[in-house]
Amino acid sequence: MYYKEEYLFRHPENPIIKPADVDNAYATFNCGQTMYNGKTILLVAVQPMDNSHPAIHVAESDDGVHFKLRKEPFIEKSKNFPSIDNWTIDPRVTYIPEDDMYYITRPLDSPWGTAVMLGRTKDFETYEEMDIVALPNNRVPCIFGGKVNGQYVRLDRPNPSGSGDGGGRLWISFSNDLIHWGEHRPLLAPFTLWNWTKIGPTPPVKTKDGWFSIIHGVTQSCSGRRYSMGALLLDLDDPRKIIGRTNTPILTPDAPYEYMGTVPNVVFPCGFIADENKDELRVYYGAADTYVGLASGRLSRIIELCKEEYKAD
Ligand code: BMA
Repeated sequence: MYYKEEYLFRHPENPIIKPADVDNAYATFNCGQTMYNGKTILLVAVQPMDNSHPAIHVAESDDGVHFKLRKEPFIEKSKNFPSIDNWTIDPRVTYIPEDDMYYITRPLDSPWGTAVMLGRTKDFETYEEMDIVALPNNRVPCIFGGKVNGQYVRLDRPNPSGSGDGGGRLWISFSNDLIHWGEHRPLLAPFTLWNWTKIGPTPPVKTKDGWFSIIHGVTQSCSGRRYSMGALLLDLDDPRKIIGRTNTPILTPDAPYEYMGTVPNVVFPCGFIADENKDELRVYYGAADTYVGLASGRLSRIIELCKEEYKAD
């Protein structure tokens, strides 16, 4: 190990979900995450061995470590837009208390580019597709876990990479109905070594200190890309204002299941579960586009790091 675990700590039973847990799976990886009825729910991308279309499956757990992955897919290739939905992965889940509803965004990959599908569920039994809510290219749409001044808010990552296309950067936008978005503003560009190539968000969650989000960051060397994680803190009343971010990566690939697999050197978060009462942060992350790993730590410590390292800049 070259990387000191200081903020997030890998679970000793990692990887907690692996392809061998499912019949005929080549990869079980990047997952949306939330709490529902006291259970931890993960929406896991499952890629079949025969390279047919991946689907999103629900995995549920009472203890947050041992998961039962359902056999039946929860989200499949869109029946309404089959020609522009070639790869069903990377779901992001947001619970919005005002609507008592779980919303799910996911990228729609096709030769038309990567657009964004919005869907919803109340119970993780039935899923309702709503509409396409962002133009290509937008791989990483993340809805805030609550309205701000009466409006829905979203973080976007409109372009795929940083070289000359203005991409790899975060934007913020607002909506009255979750379908139509506007008042787009630039928010954050890659800012340090571990995220030099591009950054991407997860759905921000409200804490007493601000809107908190885990971000992924990519850096590139002569031997390829490396995906790490950091954190971002936005003002509660005006989330266009950054009030913290980590210059230090809080997790970077350093375990065999992170540096070996379908895509080596990847820890990839599609979300996290933050519990202020327990002062706990759990991140269920995709490892090497093959497994699901769990890393956890103290939420307040990571929020403090966001503030300190931003102030010091
Ligand atoms: C990103 C996304 C993720 C993937 C990562 C590493 O761009 O496509 O689904 O985990 O690359 O391959």
